[in-house]
Amino acid sequence: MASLRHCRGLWNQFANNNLALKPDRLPFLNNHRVKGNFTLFSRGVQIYKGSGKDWLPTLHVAVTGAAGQIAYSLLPRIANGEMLGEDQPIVLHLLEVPQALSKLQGVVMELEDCAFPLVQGIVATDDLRKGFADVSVALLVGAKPRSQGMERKDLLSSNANIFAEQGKALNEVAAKDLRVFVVGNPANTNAMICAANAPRFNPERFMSMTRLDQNRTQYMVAQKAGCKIPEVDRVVVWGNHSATQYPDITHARIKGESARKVINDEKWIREVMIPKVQQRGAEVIKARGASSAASAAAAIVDHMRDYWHGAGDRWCSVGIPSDGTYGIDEGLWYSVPVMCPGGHYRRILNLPIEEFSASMMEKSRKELVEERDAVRHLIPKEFGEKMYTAKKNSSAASSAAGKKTATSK
Ligand code: NAX
Repeated sequence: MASLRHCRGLWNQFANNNLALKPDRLPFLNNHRVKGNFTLFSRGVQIYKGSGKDWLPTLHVAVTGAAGQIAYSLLPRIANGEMLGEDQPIVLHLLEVPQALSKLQGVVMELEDCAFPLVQGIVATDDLRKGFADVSVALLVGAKPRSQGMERKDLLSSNANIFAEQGKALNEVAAKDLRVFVVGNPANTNAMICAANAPRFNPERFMSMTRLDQNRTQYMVAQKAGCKIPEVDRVVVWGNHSATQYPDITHARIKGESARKVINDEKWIREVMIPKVQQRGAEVIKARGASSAASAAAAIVDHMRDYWHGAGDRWCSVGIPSDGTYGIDEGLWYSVPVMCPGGHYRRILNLPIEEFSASMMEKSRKELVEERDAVRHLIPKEFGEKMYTAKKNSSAASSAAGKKTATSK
C-alpha cells in the first residue's frame, strides 16, 4: 500500500471523472503508474485499453499572477516536472488581471518555445471561472507585492478581496481533489479568506507558504555550523509570513545532533539568526529593488513536491488552519511544523515550548488575530462560527499537551 500514497492524483482522477479501472491482471501502483495492462471505462464507455506505463492522467494546475516575477521563475520548473513529477502530464492554467494579459501572452510564447513534453495545454485568461475550471492544484501567487517601506498590513485591504473572489470561483469550478497553496501576501490571511469563500472544500486543503523562511533558516544554520544544508533538519517556522514569524531551531538537528548544542551560541540564534530571517524579505527588496522571486519559486516547488510526493520523516513548515493546539486560536492560518506523507499533512504535536519561544509565537498570533479582525467582513458567518469561535488562548507554553497526531486530507 505504500505506493498508493503516491498515486493520489490518479485515484482522484478516477473519482472526479467517474472512471472505473478494470485490470487485465491485478495492477499495482508505483510512483503514479498503473503497472500491467488495463482497460479504462468512463460511465461504461471504454476510453483506454493498454499498458499502464503509457498512461497517466493529466493534472490541471493553476498559477495566478502568471505574468509576475515569481511565476517567471516558477512556471518552467512546474512545466519541467520538478514539482509534480517528471512523468506527470499537466495543463497549465495561467491567470492574470486584464491589464497584464499581453505580458502573459509573452510568457505563454516562451513556455511554448521551451517545448516541455509534459505540458499538454496552456489556458491563459483573466476569467477566474475559466482559469480555475477542473484544477487540482491552485498556486495563488498573484497579488500586489510589498514595495520598499510598505508594511504587510497595508497590503491586507488591497489583496483581501482578490482572495475572496478566487475562493468563490474555486468553489464553483475546481476539481474535487483541489489543493490550494497561497503565496501572495499577506499569505496566511489570504489563505483563510480563500478557504472561507470555498465551502465545498475542507479548509485544511488551503495552505500558505512559509517554506521560503524555512529554507532561509536552514541555510543560515548550515553556514554557521559548517555543514551541508540537507544535514540540517527539523527547523520550524511558527506563525505569520511576516516580520513577526518565529524561525525556531529549538528542535532542529544537525546530522542527528541537537542544532543548538552544535552551534552553542544562543546570542547568535536570538540576535542574529532570528532577526535576519524575519527581515530577509525586506533585505532582498532593498538590494534588488524587487521582492524575492527565484527563491520564492524554489520554495513553492520544494513545498508542493514534498506535500505531493511525501517528505519522509522531514518536517515542513506551512501555514494551515490552527486546530487550537500550541495556544493558537482555532482557525487562524498559522505556520506550524507538519510531516507530509504524500497528498496530505500531519501536524507535529506535543513539542515542548520554552518561555522564549512562547513569547515569540504569541507576537505572531496577535498579528494574525489583528489581520483576521480586519477582514472579518469577507468571512462568511457560517465559516466563522465553525472556525473562529474565539477560543481563550492559554499561553503557547502550556498548550503543547495532547498525545495524538492530527492528520488532514
Ligand atoms: P509581481 O508584481 O511581479 O507579480 C504579481 C502578478 O500578480 C502581477 O503580474 C499582477 O498583474 C498579478 N495579479 C495581481 N492581482 C491579480 C489577480 N487578482 N489575479 C491574477 N493575477 C493578479 O509580484 P511577485 O514578485 O510575483 O510576488 C507575488 C506575491 O508573492 C506578492 O504578494 C509577494 O508579496 C508575495 N511573496 C510571498 C512570499 C511568501 O513566502 N509567502 C515570498 C515572496 C513574495 O514576496
